[in-house]
Amino acid sequence: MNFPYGRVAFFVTSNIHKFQEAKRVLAEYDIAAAMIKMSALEIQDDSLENIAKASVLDAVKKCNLPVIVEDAGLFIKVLNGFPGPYSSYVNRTLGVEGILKLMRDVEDRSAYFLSVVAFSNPDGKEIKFFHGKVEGRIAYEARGESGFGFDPVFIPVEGDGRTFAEMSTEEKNRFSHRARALRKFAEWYKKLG
Ligand code: ITT
Repeated sequence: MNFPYGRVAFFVTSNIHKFQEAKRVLAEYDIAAAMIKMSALEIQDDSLENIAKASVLDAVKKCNLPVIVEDAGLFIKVLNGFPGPYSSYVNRTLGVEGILKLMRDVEDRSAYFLSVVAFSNPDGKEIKFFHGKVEGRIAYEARGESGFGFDPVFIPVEGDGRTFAEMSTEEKNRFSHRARALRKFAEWYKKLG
């Protein structure tokens, strides 16, 4: 691939919070990020990778650019991984309060976030996937104002007890599933010819 204007990653997403997190991570690698604000096709499937694959193929068809998309989910152990790949829908329907209700009086609060970043060239012939994970636990009550989605109830194990929503973007990026997947993408993207 030719990069006449320096390295740029086109991130197709409808979620500005995701983009703001991604922009900072990619900047660590001197990669400029451009947001293409669009809802790429989102299929319902048990696998984040299948969802990301359908999205990235839809996105390149519509944009005719090399793009990345990202699909993520919150997997709660005692709920057998729910909401997982259905996190976006569950966030819209049950929300943070719904998750807290499901988890009322539950002692084992282990959970993790998983992220899959998918990259495709405009021809859609070869898709690359990058994964990131962060282990944590579900808080007993919602705390914090920053971030989005389930951030107010997710406490990363590597942190100091604060939820993601109580952290700045930089702090969240130190641990987050998305930042980890994007760093793997950035390492690879930097090395492209
Ligand atoms: P796209 O347009 O990029 O698809 P989206 O918000 O629909 O944006 P996803 O399909 O990946 O994104 O949905 C994942 C859902 O999981 C998201 O709406 C949140 O509710 C939750 N989620 C994912 N990552 C999260 C994070 O870092 N913090 C909090 N919640 C997160």
